[in-house]
Amino acid sequence: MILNLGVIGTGAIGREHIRRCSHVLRHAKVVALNDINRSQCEQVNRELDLQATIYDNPDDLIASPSVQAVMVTSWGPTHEAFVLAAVNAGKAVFCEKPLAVTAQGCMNIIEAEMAAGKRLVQVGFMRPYDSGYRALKQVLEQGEIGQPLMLHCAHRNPSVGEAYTTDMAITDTLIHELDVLRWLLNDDYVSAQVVYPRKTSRASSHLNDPQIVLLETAQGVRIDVEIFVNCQYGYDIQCEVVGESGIARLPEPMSVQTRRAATLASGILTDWKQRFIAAYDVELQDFITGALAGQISGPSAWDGYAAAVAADACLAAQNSGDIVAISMPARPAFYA
Ligand code: NAI
Ligand code: ISE
Repeated sequence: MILNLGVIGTGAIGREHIRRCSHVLRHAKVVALNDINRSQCEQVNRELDLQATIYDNPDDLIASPSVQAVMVTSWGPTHEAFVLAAVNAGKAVFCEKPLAVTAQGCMNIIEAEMAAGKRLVQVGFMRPYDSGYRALKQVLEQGEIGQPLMLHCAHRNPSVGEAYTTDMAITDTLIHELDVLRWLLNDDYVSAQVVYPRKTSRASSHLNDPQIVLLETAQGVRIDVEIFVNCQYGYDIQCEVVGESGIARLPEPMSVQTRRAATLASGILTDWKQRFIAAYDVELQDFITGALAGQISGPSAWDGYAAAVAADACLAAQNSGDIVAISMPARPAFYA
């Protein structure tokens, strides 16, 4: 069986996902493309040897009988409308983060999906598919370090472009931690605060960088996440869990260690695409398999909503400097 996919958005991650669906993963074929920049679709079609139909209108792509499932990899603010259209057409849809740019937007999708009567949406939160995070979660669930008490995390990028603004540290970058830490601890957030250390001279005038986000969970776990998007030296994701009887750390990506010239060294990645390359493969294979079986089970619209609720609170905390309460409604049985 082959899942015929229509992709909206052929930018950086769109191309990566199209490449993996067409040339790496099993049981999928990209048959349709759309982007506001048509020439980009033509280039992707040619370079990845797809022979996909290019649609100038995304609604026509979603409605096309030759498209069984939709992949949304366009800019964040466009996601909600495309996901709603796919759900209303009864089609499975993989949507890159964020599911929608506001919690209310995510709730609109939840309501549409519940009305459709079955799960159709998978959000592109790939970290729960990463082997390192999975190993860390196993250590916690087996009680090897006792109850988790504190987490120290970091999300560092070497640099970001001029268009990156202070709020994007939350909506574009921290959003991955907001999802994966909730999954790791099996817990929800109850408050957030954002504090600003001394600003790096490498950040643009409109960006506060670095930032430290302090989160508290319902079970009382305290989390600090350093977001530092002009750290210069590499793309570095850190997560240390302090438990009652020990400490567990997210494994470093594999890198050969060298001893030479009086120096012990190992490389650090610089590109996010490489850091989670295997996790992207596994998440998309899961989506393809789930869509073909009519049983989507990856990160849900509810997970997208929970991250958005926490992100909204972090944005309010960025602006006020206050500790902002986070309140999640009860999870509907539909997403149990
Ligand atoms: P990008 O800017 O490289 O590509 C976005 C594409 O969407 C562009 O080609 C643009 O022309 C197209 N587009 C914008 N509006 C559109 C519309 N109305 N209709 C059709 N196409 C439209 O951005 P990038 O980095 O590929 O990011 C795309 C999404 O993926 C974002 O939501 C981003 O947060 C997410 N992302 C997720 C990552 C992950 O690790 N899970 C990594 C990088 C991005
Ligand atoms: C990017 O948008 C992503 O989603 C990457 O996974 C993330 O680590 C990076 O910081 C973001 O800019």
